[in-house]
Amino acid sequence: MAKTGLATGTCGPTTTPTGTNVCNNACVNTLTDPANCGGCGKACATGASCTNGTCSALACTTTNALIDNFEDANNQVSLLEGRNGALYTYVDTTGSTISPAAASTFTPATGGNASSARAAHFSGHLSSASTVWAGFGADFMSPKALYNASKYTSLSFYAKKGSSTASSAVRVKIPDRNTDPVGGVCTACANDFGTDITLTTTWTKYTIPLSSMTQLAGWGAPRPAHLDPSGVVAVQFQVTAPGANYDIWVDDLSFGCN
Ligand SMILES: [Ca+2]
Repeated sequence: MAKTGLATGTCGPTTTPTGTNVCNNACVNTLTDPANCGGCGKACATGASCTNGTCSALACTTTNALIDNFEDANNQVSLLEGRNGALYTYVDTTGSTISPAAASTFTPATGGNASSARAAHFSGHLSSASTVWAGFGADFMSPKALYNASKYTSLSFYAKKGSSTASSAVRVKIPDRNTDPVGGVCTACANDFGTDITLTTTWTKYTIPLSSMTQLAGWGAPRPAHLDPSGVVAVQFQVTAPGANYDIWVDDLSFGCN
């Protein structure tokens, strides 16, 4: 909302232009100043402009949107747009297994989409306990922190299962400020916004609009309406079916504009 008039003090000797306010002892136009857009201290995202007191939406761009194609074979996402987080696996403590081991340094495997050299590969077996999980994750920041992905609108990647007898079900999820403890918000954490996909043994491209991701029913607090792209932590691929064998490949993991 546009604000007019003076907050405190006086700007200008005779007349005060519409939108001029005193913010932090400086005269600014809160209708046009990206650092005080619509009010003192209401900063727009980097690169956004301020028009009539409202920040512009950042144009989505796929330039440098790649999270990782795993070709460098290291355990870190591609160093683009400030992202520098770690790749890792994780597993429950009920006897489920995962390879590469959760405590080890993750190394991309040989083999990849479109004849590339490397991809993320993780496999194992989930125990028969009632609540089980295992997964592969890519943090956006290291140390783990919120990352502003608001200039992207989708997540895309290629994936397949390595064996026809392995489980096909995977949940692709993005912990954010409301579901990950790092956000300091959730009181019942880890019900991340996500999408369930079904793998085949053929490399297949998946594109998931961020706005389409949902939490699982019945638990978690808070339960906001949508993922908050302005504060996301990671992208994770997780399996949760008790007793399942899983063998999952992921490649060309990227943000996108869809
Ligand atoms: Ca690759």
